Amino acid sequence: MRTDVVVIGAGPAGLLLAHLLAAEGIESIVIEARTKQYVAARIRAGILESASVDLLRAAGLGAGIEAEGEEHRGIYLQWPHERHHLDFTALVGRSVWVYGQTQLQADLVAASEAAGRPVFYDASGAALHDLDSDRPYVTFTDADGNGQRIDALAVAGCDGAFGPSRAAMPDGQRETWERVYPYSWLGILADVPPSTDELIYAWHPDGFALHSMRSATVSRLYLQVPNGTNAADWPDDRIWDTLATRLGHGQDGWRLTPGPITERSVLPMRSFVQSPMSHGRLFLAGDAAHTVPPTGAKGLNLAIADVALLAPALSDLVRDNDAKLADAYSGTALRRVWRAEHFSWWMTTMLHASGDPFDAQLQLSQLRWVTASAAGAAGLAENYTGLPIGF
Ligand code: RFL
Ligand code: PHB
Repeated sequence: MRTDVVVIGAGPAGLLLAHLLAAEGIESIVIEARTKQYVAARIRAGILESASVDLLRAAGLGAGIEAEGEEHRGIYLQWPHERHHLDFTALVGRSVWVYGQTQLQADLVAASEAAGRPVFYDASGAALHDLDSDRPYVTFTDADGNGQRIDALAVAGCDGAFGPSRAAMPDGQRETWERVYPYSWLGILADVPPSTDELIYAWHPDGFALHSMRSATVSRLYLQVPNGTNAADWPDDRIWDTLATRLGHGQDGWRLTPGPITERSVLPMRSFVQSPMSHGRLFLAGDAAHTVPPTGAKGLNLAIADVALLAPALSDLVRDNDAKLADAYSGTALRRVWRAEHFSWWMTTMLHASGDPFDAQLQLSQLRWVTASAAGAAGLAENYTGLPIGF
């Protein structure tokens, strides 16, 4: 097969890139290691920055957000006996949207199918070749067990933290940075209306808790747990009791309503950046190039911001052999990536119990400052709602 751009990975980065390229008249073929059903069912992010929503709307992908998304003016930050609302709209004139990655993924798949764009699901053994030439190609085995080769003008590595694209960059020419955190999140999805109108981020001496949501009838909640925690050791009652304690059930009359848990999983927390984000004709986007701990709600938004930069760069490269934007891609994307890396690290270290009493006092002091000072609150709001794409 032959196409303009081979996209490896049918997550949000890969499918949105294929969509944006098509809008510029550039052909692509997407290959995905998992089945369509598996990709559709993955439960992940829940928050879109306003710039992500603007981009999705401009790309004709706003109907689902319009119908089912919920705009939030801000978040609550709390610690025992105190809950404070940060009103992002008042502070920086921007908001965020609650819209599940699962819903966005479904919108992207629907758009891809409506346009008849090729996606090879269940593709194994993807390998990248001749990236230093201007005729790179990708080989893989398709769902029926047939060997395939796609020749292209560029390869987009949108294959997440565990795909082959990251490692396809020559060792001597890439630099990586990593931070592994000494705690994980236990996440649940529950069929119960959220007990809050906007997200609650809770500091507690026992550990962090987050009350998020997916809709008027579905809640998403997280608990800080030790690394290596087995979700099976957390029966429903233990989860709801721990959430109630950490989220302040009973505080100022607030109540946490429990309900049937439909999904539970443990996720480790990691910060990671690989630089540069391009090599020859290979371009990395999304989790393939960087990961963040979920506390700042940045992972999905970074993936969207990357491909918003990458689509015009690839289109100039492929259509006009103009490499100006392609050459600038890595540097431009990494400026925003490092801002989000810092913000996610900062939110994570401000809110999670480390077991060190000195850390705890610093965290509480920081939380008081962020909630009591307009400058502190505006800094958090500006980062949480997201800096403009290309910042
Ligand atoms: P994805 O979504 O991981 O997609 C990569 C795709 O590549 C496929 N793949 C391959 N395909 C072909 N050949 C191979 N050899 C392949 N190897 C892998 C994979 O199967 C997959 O389909 O990366 P992408 O597109 O860059 O998107 C990134 C986001 O998914 C991720 O950053 C967010 O989900 C992170 N994240 C959050 N981000 C936010 O912005 N806000 C949040 O609230 C938020 N919460 C979360 C999160 C991530 C979570 N998990 C479990 C990782 C909550 C959770 C629980
Ligand atoms: C979520 O709803 O899954 C979610 C929301 C905010 C975060 C992380 C995850 O910071």
